[in-house]
Amino acid sequence: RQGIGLRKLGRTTDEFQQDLLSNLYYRRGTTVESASARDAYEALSQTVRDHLAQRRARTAAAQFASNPRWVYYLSAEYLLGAQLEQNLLYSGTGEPAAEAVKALGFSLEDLEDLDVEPGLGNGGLGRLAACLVDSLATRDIPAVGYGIRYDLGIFRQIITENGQTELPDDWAFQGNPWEFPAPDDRQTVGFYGHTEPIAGSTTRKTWVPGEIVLGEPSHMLVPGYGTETVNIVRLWSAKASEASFDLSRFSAGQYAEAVQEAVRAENISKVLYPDDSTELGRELRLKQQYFLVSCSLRDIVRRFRLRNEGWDTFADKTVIQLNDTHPTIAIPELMRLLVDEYEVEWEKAWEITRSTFAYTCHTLLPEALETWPVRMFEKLLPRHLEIIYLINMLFLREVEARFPGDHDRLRRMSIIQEGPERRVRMAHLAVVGTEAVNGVAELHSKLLRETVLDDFAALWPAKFQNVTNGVSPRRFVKLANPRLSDLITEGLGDETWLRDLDRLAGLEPLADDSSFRERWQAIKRANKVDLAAGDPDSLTDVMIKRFHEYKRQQLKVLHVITLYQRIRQNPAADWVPRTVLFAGKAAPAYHAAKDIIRLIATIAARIEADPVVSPHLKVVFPSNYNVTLAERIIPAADLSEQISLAGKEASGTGNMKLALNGAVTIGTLDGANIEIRARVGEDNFFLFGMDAYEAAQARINGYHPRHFYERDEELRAALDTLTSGIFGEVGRRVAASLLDWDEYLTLADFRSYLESQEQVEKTWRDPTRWTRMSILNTAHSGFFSSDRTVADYAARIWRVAPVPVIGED
Ligand code: DL6
Repeated sequence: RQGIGLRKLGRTTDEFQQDLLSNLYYRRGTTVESASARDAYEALSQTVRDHLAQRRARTAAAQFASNPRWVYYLSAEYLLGAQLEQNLLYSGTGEPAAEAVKALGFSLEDLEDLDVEPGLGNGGLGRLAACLVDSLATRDIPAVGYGIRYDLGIFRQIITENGQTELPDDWAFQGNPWEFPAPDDRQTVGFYGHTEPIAGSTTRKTWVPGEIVLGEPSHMLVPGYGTETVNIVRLWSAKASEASFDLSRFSAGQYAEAVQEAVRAENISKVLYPDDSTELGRELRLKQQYFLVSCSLRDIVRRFRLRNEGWDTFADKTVIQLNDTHPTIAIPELMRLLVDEYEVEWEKAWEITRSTFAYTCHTLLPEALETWPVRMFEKLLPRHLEIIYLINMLFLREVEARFPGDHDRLRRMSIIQEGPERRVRMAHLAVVGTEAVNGVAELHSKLLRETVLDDFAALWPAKFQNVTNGVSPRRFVKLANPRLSDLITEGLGDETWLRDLDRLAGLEPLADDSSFRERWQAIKRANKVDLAAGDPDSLTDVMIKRFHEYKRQQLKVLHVITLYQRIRQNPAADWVPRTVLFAGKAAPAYHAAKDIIRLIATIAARIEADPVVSPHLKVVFPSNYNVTLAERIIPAADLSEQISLAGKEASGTGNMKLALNGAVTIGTLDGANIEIRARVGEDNFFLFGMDAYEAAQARINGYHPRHFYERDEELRAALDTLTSGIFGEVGRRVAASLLDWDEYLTLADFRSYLESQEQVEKTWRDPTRWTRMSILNTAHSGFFSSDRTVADYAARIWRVAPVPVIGED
């Protein structure tokens, strides 16, 4: 097939126009006269996609020709964000596209509004996956991201005074122009059934599944920025096999029964679990995990086989990164494929497996460390359980050899948790079956080694690493904040900072330039006007993230109530006007988090209706926080609230996005806050609260929230207000939970937080000082580019090299 080439797509307005029209006619089947906005959107997206697809063709040719070591990123979640604007930027077709759609009678902005983001993730973990695949392509690293194409993404959230309501997110209802279905690459996935011994072998078995489901892939293009490379994310949809339709029942008029099995099969990729921390021990979720793993591994093996023979080089050519424990069944699955299907000796298979995988942990919360009941595994994946038992037996032998007679250690480290209900500990399996384990910020990685995974770190110290998270500067600065990006480009002289974010440090001297500061300030104000959340001259105080008690939105609520009371007591004082913006979703079954949402909505309405307080304080809570909304809020933020209890937030990435856009952080010494503060400087960060060791000690010493309640008059007043019921029953419940237990030591950090907020206000009154801080936050946040994160993984964990794609331009 060599020598076959493609007509190159042109980027002049005329050429783009022609291609747009041909897509409108030939793919969309409509005409200029009758084209709706939807038609124009689809044709435009296809035209832009074609530009990426031609780069994709060159990328695939270059990558396969070099037979490289590939990175396969396995993630149950991807929050990719809206595609059109990004792909216009990455394909360099923004200008001709704007002209071409204008000629059709539409504006680019109108069409961008039709671009629905695929909400295939819950929060930080899913968005991180999206930033990493962006940076993998930008760094020219041959990579494929694997995931699940959920029919329904993260629920759509509506906020009213009654709190959060969830609606299904049928994101691809009108189609998704960004994906390429590939039904020919479909895989077969087994579930249930039983295993049978194979004569003459002690390790090999035959698994006879009781249910077969098909996995159909489609892929989305992931372009690199400022380079030719276009990688892909391959997403699997569950399809029923032909055999699952029961024709005889259908003929007998039993219509529901006839399709029952097919419905059950397709339910696997029906819905994303809107839950990112609590353990929902449901069989369907385990099915999803195995479905992702089984389809992806077969695809990885197929790709390996295109250029390689045997198994000797598999681990040299393949690294599979497990994004948290969700895809950890890949470890026993690869063992099963190698041992049972390809007849590789157990020891050799184990060596290959262990050196193929790496595992990223994203949490410190014990309840977020997945475990599955043994009986569920036994039923759903009987062969995998046998393999896990064998892995565990051999592993515990290794531990016993190193620590003879230490039975307690064996119990603690075992992959199987003993107890009334035996469970499989997925994090232990992930550590045992991988070459490298990493946390996502320095403190997180340290706490993993010292607490959650301390026994494993003692056994294999070299296995544990840190790779601090990062975010894409293209999406979160260039696309989200075009005004600021232009000013940065002007200040630095060119746009290369978008691929080399450390260059932002060159802004530092400009913090002392009054005209630059004025322009910086004017941009922040213009972004606030666009957001239209409140008075653009007020301090825009932003807390945007999932709702979880450890993140302590309740601490922010106590602050708001205190401000409310202070203003009411002294309305004539010179108050710093504030707009407090909350956004985020709570897991539908997480009642305590939903209570906090409802309380905020109640307080917001009450303040709005209060003529004394409302001129100085406003609380807003826009519905349905997602990537698109984040891109509007972040550029308008003055203050970034990162107030989790120290030792609980693994990293945070919103903190990085906000700092990059010149918001100043008020935060605890938690997650990546510590690294942000170290870089932007202590003077440019509002610190408060206990550190992780003090917090752990406070619990050990016996923590009594009422002690703080009794000693702090304002805290008492705030809690009494909640208890009084003026903010409804929900206020009473939140107050009671804080006074009775306060799991995340909110009351202990209250005073320190308030004092730090007073420093915020003092600084805000000095616009020169504030703007300097804001500029310096941007200037010193270059480290938090996901390009750096990917470079770290590539050098220290993956040991992969870029494969540049030679351009034709
Ligand atoms: O690593 C990405 C992101 C971190 O920044 C957050 O701190 C962390 O909470 C989040 N974890 C999850 C789900 N956790 N689990 N398991 O989203 O990961």
